[in-house]
Amino acid sequence: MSATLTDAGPESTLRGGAMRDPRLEPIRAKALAGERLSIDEGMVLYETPDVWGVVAIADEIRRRLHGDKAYYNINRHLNYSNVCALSCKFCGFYRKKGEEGAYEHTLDDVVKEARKAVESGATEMHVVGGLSPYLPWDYYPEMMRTIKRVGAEAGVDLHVKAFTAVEVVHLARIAKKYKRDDRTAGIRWVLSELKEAGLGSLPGGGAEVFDDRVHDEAFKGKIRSDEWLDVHLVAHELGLNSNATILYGHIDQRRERLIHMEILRRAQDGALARLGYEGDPDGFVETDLKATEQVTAAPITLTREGVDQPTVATAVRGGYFQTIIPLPFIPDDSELEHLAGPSGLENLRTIAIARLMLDNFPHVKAFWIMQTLAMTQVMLEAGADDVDGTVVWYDITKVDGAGTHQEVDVRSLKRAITEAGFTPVERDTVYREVEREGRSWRVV
Ligand code: V47
Repeated sequence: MSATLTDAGPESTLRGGAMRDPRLEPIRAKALAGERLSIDEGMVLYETPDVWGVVAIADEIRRRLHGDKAYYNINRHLNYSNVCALSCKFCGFYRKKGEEGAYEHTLDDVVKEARKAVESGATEMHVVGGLSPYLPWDYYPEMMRTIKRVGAEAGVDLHVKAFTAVEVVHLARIAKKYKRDDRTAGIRWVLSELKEAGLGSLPGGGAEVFDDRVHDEAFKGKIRSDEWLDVHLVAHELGLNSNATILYGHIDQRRERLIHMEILRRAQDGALARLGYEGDPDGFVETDLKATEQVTAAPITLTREGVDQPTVATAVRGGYFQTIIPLPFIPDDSELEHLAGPSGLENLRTIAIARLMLDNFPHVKAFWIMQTLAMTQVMLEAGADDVDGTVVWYDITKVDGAGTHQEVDVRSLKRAITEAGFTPVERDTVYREVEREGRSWRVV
């Protein structure tokens, strides 16, 4: 579908004047009124030649929610093992036991990593790994306790954000708590034990694209959307916040990405309803998506003028999704290496569309490791309000031949944000602002 652009010029598009593609006008009006956009409207955002118009609308919403703040954190990632029972085609991280490059960290290694995190002033450890058939269940809560203990010894409450939904289901299986006829029972048991041991929140990984065709072609054997959602639902019921991702730009289609976003925002409707938010009974609901059947809440948007965003302090009745993190497919080292991966403009557009479609997610993260810091700067003006953190070691993807050492120091991260015209704000994992003097910090 092509559209004729008016000659209003890029200036007006970028500064909230008339849209060059007239189809964007009603979408902009709906977005600004805090009304939910449909999947068909999402398709217009994907197909319009006026990508800068889409960016401009996303920026208006982003500034309404966050002004010129751009969040970052000081964190360290720990990938405890790359041995994985699965062989997802998009993944360049996994190894089979005994294969060159396969590793498994001991709890002594975990102590060392946690010490380094504390010494660098990190507020968070982000812990994920493969589905190891060899590590016993006890390893996982012990890893949580180890990290918390190292933090406590240094007088720091180090937040542990750990385990994708895929790992949580795997853990229910190896702990022999997984029941086919009552899936959430095992998930609840695992998350309760891990929370007791120190787990603070769940990262958003493992969601990929909620579509059975894409699932069967690219990551067969992995849990499907219903189980991914079960894990996050139970986490929220237990009072744990979580994030969500979408891994796009491989064999997926744009409409499938939008359906993924619809499924996520319906799940968030449920979480927000539990927190006491009231939905719009006449609000838009896509009716034929089986993964959202369990959600009965009316649509709840957080993008209207003056709506209070949920915070960990106000959400006393449970957790919620904090952040959507669009992850562009990085082909290197994967079985899909022959694919090109998404272009820079497609990444920019997807960030902006995520901001507009996920009207009930407080934050949008441009994960600089995968987006590159240069693109992340641009994305701050396209809907993103968060760039993730200092990271240090990252083994899951390596952009443009990077090694596992992928680190940005705080000065460079802040400089990149400032140069883009935003105010850098250090946050902890649950988006409380952090006051810092060197390595000592406290949340405000
Ligand atoms: O689960 C794997 C994805 C995820 C590739 O919650 C790939 O704050 C692109 O979830 N190309 C891990 N993506 C990363 C992740 C994450 C990162 C930063 C912050 C947070 C958060 C979460 O990366 C995996 C998978 O979905 N992934 N391979 C690839 N080739």
